[in-house]
Amino acid sequence: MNKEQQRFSELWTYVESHRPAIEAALGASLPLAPAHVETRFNEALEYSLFPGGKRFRPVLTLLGAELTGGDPAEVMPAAVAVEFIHTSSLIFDDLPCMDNASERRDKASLHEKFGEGMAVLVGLALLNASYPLVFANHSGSPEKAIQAHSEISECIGAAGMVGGQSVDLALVTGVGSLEDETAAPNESIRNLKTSALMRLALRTGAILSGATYIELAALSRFAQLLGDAYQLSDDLIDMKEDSEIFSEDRKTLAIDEGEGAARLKLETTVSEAKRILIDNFPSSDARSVLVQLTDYLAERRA
Ligand code: GRG
Repeated sequence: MNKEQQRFSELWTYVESHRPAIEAALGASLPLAPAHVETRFNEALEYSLFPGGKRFRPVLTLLGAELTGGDPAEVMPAAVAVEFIHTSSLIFDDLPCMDNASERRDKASLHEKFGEGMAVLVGLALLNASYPLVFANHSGSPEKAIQAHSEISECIGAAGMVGGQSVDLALVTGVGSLEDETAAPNESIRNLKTSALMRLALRTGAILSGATYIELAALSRFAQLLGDAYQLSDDLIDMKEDSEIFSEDRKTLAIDEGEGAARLKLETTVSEAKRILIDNFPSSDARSVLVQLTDYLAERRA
């Protein structure tokens, strides 16, 4: 273990112990096209998912289950759904009509390698495959699966990731403006694209494990703060790595008020997030891992 892994040893041990099962479940759930005609669709699909990134979001689903007394193995298909949605959002985000990114996860982005048309199809196939996955293992409790299913459409839709991305797009193209011109009060709106998926990841695991309304409400609040922290730390990293991508049309708190203010905001967000966990869930391994994950976000530099 390197120094960072030692500092966050519970988090890394948890991620590494579940990673083989996550990778296997992703591979077993691929929405492959029948091999009637060679289209390179299946190759593109595998390219988009493997090798993956940190797989934090499916881990959040397993933790959402464990935190509320569930079995992580039971919610693995839902964790796969969450990673499918995440991957599809990265594919769409990288397209020339969005962020126009030529690289993703240290290799050519999907559209760069397979063309825009194929990238759109893979993104759609992943989204489409995510919906039914919440029913796997839960046919005996259809009401929970239906609730998880409707959370997926809420997360992806206009009140979630699509809406959040549309705010980003409007600000970049200059067609819209937030009511308040300063960046700080609007961080949560900008972070909607990130926090909506954090919320889905945690809550699906919890919903499928029979969490109470109060537990779910606490997880929603925690997820929003976790999403804010994730996006803030991402903005700070981007600011350091490539300051020229930041211009007036792409204001973030890190740009608007400087690195110091953004770091302070990140610290208060992280403290509040951890307080919600500690106040609402009894001490457990899952809670400790989530606390470490929250701290890790504040401290990561890459
Ligand atoms: C159709 C689901 C869907 C979305 C359409 C394009 C879009 C709307 C939303 C974009 C959402 C987006 C890409 C947000 C950024 C989130 C973010 C910080 C990604 C990086 O996450 P990491 O570092 O990635 O966890 P890895 O590679 O580790 O998985």
